[in-house]
Amino acid sequence: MRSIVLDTDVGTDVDDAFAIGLAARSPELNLKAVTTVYGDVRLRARMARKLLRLLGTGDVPVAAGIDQPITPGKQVYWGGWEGEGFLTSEDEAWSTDPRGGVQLILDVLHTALDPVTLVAIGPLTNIAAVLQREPGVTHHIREIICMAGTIVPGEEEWNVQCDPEAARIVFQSGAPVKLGTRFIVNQPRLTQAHRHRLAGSSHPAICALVDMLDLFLSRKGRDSTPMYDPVTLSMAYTDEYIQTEPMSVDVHLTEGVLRLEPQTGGEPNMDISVGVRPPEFVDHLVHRLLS
Ligand SMILES: [Ca+2]
Repeated sequence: MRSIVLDTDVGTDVDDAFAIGLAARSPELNLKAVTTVYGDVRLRARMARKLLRLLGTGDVPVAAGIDQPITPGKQVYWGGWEGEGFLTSEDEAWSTDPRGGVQLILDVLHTALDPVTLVAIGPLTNIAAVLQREPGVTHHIREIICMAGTIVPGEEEWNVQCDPEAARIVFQSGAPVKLGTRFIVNQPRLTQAHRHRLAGSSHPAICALVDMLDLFLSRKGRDSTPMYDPVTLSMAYTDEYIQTEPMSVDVHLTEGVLRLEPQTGGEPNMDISVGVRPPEFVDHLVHRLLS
């Protein structure tokens, strides 16, 4: 089993909740902790905690991380529907792990017997803070798998845009980095046909996921939605759904915009997603959630 920490901005886009579900339902993974990032991190932590409890994995530690980007002048985007219909007044009573997200990640790294995979499916603020606080901790990191960035010229990606300075720190840290890039991970979509399969379950965690999906789709006015974060997480246990290639990537941050430019001939410094099997992945996701 591979030890992982999942760092998430659960609550805004619905795909994080599905990634938490997939992490809890994947026998190849030992989920050591969940940490939250960006905006109301305590509310996000309550959501993660409740979802884990419904999934039967309520013993996984959950901590709230850093709420503000480290990039100067970046405002936090808040959808407004985070936790709606899911959190109740009873959940208010739960307080987050007092160590905070950054220290919890460091504690997991220092106490695990084998190197740990960090899976970052939100802005990279917490991961950057971990690497800045203890640069030598990279020896305890097996790899950092991020839903982040793009190598398509002219395209921008949300998690990087939210905190480009944090992304720069992570990408240039020297730790092994694997990216699920936007153009690849936005291809697997959860459709109404998948929703129908999930809605046949009476399991409280699946019911909660279906409710969150319905709320998100109605807020966005669409009938399907990309599973960016779950397909990125799948790279922690299989290469079946996303194909990656080692590349030499030039990382530069100018005027608040971070660009990733693959170079020819250089020493590879990142693994970048280059291919995806969308229907096969979403079928796998639904199957695992229902298992
Ligand atoms: Ca996310």
